[in-house]
Amino acid sequence: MILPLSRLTPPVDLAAEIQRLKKAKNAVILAHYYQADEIQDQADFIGDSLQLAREAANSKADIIVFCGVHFMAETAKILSPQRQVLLPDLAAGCSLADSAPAKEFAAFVAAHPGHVVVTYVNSSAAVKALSDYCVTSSNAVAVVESIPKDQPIIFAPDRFLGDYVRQKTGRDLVLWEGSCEIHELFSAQAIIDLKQANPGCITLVHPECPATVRDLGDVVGSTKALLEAVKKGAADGTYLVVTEPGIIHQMRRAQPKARFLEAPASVKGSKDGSCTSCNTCPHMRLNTLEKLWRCLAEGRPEITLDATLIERARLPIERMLAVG
Ligand code: CIZ
Repeated sequence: MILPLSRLTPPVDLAAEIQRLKKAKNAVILAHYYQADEIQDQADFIGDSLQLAREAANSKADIIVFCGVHFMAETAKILSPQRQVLLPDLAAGCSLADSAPAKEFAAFVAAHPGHVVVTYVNSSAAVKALSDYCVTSSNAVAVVESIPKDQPIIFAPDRFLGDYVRQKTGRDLVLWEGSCEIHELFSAQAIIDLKQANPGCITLVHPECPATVRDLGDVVGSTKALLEAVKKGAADGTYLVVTEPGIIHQMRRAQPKARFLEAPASVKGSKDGSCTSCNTCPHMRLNTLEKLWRCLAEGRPEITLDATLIERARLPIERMLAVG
């Protein structure tokens, strides 16, 4: 009797079986820096949205297994529609993408005629299709700077990244009021306390954080930029990491002798007003090693997108890839 695939029993050595299936099926595993360590360890490429979108666009594999969240796998599908794109857990969403429903966003764009629409890649395919440019935190400043100075711009959906881009470029952006549920919660007071307790530590802050937190950073930048800062920094340094702590796995690989401190989130009602486990993205962490194995074994869950939507969302993403 052939068992339904969903009843497959996990193998004892998940990692070995993942690597075997990957080769047998000509699949490539892409993992975001915010994935759990054991998933990063199985990946062919680890990176931020921009690096992984480039890998997806250039991939020759038959199957792309995207260990990240839904909008990232959608972006891979848009760039490689001829390939099967799998996401280990289809429910792995993103609070930023959810903060901009396509219907409301279309009304917002219509209420601002003459504006160019610049959208953070953390958005649904339907919102990308309403946009002129996509950006990641790696190239948001460069993309906005590439647009003529007298051109009014909408920036969506992250108001904090938009505020950072506004600060860096001096441009007057119309912001959509979205935010990342993790980055908006980092506690400025806890970071001040950690800096005092660890004199000389290098504070690394992601631009999705509010200005009060960004102002405490020695380096403010995308995950890739923060990782680069560690690679170029002191081998025996102490680094205070103010972003999702999944990135620390690659930082530790780059500087095994360094010390890494996780910045806590601020949580009203907790004993000291902060919470260390609240800095972890619950959506990213829905992917597990067992789900990665299962999706390779079963060939699902698969990302499917309407061909017209793929066509409309492709141009803003290609413009994003064109700016370094
Ligand atoms: O763009 C990305 O991959 C995200 C979500 C953060 C970053 O800075 O890399």
